[in-house]
Amino acid sequence: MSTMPVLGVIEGFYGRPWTAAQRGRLFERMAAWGLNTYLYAPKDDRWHRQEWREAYPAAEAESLRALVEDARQHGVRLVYALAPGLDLDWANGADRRALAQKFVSVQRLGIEHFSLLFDDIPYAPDRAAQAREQVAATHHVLDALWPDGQAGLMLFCPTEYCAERARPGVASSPYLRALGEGLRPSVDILWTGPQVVSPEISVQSILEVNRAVCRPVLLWDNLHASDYSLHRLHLGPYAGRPLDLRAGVAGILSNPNNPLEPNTPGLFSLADYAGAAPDWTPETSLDRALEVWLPEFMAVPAHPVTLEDLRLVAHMLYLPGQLGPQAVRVLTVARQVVDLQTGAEQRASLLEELRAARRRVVRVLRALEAGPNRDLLFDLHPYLVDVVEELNRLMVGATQRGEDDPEAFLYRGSLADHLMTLGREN
Ligand code: GDL
Repeated sequence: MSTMPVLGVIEGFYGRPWTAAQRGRLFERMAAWGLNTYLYAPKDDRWHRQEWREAYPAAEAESLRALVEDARQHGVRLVYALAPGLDLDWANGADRRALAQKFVSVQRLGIEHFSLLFDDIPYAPDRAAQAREQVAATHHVLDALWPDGQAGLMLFCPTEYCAERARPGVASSPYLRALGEGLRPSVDILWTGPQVVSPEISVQSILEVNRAVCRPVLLWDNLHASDYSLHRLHLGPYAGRPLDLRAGVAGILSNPNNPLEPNTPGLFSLADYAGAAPDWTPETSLDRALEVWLPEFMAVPAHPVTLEDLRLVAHMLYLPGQLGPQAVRVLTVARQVVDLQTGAEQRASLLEELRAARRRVVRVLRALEAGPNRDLLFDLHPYLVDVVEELNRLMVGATQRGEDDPEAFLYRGSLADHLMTLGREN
């Protein structure tokens, strides 16, 4: 049972969109966990953004129709988003017509809820004027879809979609004010929090934006998004949002990791947060999520995985800029291992601890390799192998220290990996 009127998932990332089969699995899980809404907005569906004017070719239109049906069968509300902002020319009558026609063409496929996205586009010199055009475009679409009055959701993503993009600030932004005053109250406004990826969102920050846009915002939450770095995958709980936040928003939609399978902890935990009692914590929520996830790793009795093993994996790939406690411990131990001040005896016991951590990760990897959920294996494989390899490198380096492998501690990797080590402490 859903605990918020709009609660669910945005397929809103850059990169390869999910397949029909992946979306089907997502809907099953959403239904089981009480997530009621799926926003279709894959940045790299050509007809969603780059070629927004074009109707879907027959095969793609058929896939969309089947997707709506799949969502409906699972009791999930599907919202279709169009992102015309890269080159929509509102002064041009042909563009106005193309916009309305595109929405109506999608409506004919059975879609009942819609969204207009103006994120990640250039700002106009006069942002208030840009907002007024976007408002006009939205109302134009509403009238084309529902001449007798709005009958489904309309979600609007602003160009200033988080506090760090609001100029000069949230409370004083002419852009946000023009939206708030201009957009019909029936239109929901999406908001990602203080930042594009917000590790924390305070109630106060939400009340401030709600005042600016004259309605409770709908959270587009990028906490678990992974499309901006190869090195990231977020297996931590829904966190950094106080429970009181729920009363201040119109709903929450998570734009999660690109790989679908590793989204179980984050999405389960979002559902758990939405219905939580006052003693809820992200840590206990993660425990519940991992218990739900564990059976996926346990299909082959010869390769058992424990909750502790899975917890270490989740802590290694936790949340933006944050490791979970078990991974913090591994990092502390690894730092001591490479510290020249560490004595031989202590190093030996630290190495034993690192070996134990590596064994846990390898256990998870072996279980996946032997198991039936190949997608879960393929999604996690690069990240698990990466950690195992780096642990190996450290351990070999530490045991050969002072002998014949001066290269062992050198960083290997691509240019991006080298750049990552510059200009920051760690
Ligand atoms: C963004 C994009 C989103 C992307 C995310 C994380 C919004 C509103 N838009 O800015 O598509 O996945 O960052 O990289 O968040």
